[in-house]
Amino acid sequence: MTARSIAAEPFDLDLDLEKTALVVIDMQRDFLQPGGFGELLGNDVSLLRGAIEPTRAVLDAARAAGMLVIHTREGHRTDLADCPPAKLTRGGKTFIGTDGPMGRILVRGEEGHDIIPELYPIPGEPVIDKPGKGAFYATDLEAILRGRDIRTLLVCGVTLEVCVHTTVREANDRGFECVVLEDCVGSYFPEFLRVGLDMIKAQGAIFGWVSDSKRAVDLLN
Ligand code: TIU
Repeated sequence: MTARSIAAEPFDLDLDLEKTALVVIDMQRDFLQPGGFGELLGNDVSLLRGAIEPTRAVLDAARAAGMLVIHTREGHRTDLADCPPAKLTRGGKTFIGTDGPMGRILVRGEEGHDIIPELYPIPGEPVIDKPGKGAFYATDLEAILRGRDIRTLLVCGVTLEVCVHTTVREANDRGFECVVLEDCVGSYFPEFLRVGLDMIKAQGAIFGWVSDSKRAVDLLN
């Protein structure tokens, strides 16, 4: 038992470091680099890049502390059998599964689907391949967390209002306490970033806490 407290809003959160995991959500080329799914949807992907360095600092500290680190990737089987028809036409066009400069868009095994080099997983770190926005839907994430008796999640990733929110809401309903690190998440919409963080911590931490990379590194050192 390594009882600690992380400085956070709306109030500091007590946690056990041995029962805490770092979850890095969908830091994939398809969302962060030109030519991927994010850009095809009409977004300026450079808006997400500010989250990379702070996430790297937390990742380094978590690895040094021996904390469980989990990565997720959004994407689909090569035959798209796990992609609902309604998702195929997001943006009013069919992008998922079509050819792009980094391979087939949001398809497992393609270059664009993989995690950016700056945050690449190291051996032993579970990588959760998920067909949905949430990391619990149709994955073994919950089994992995329960198997390690994890209670608290430090959360980084993109985009805040889509896959990060969905995952944190799913985690909260399963009884996990989530701390979203505000400089380690990104959005294509600056106003969504601000309001999305406010939504999490409003009403006395209605579905989570908000902290940042510096306070997470302080926790881990
Ligand atoms: N489009 C958008 O903001 N996000 C996604 O489609 N997926 C994730 O957030 N990972």
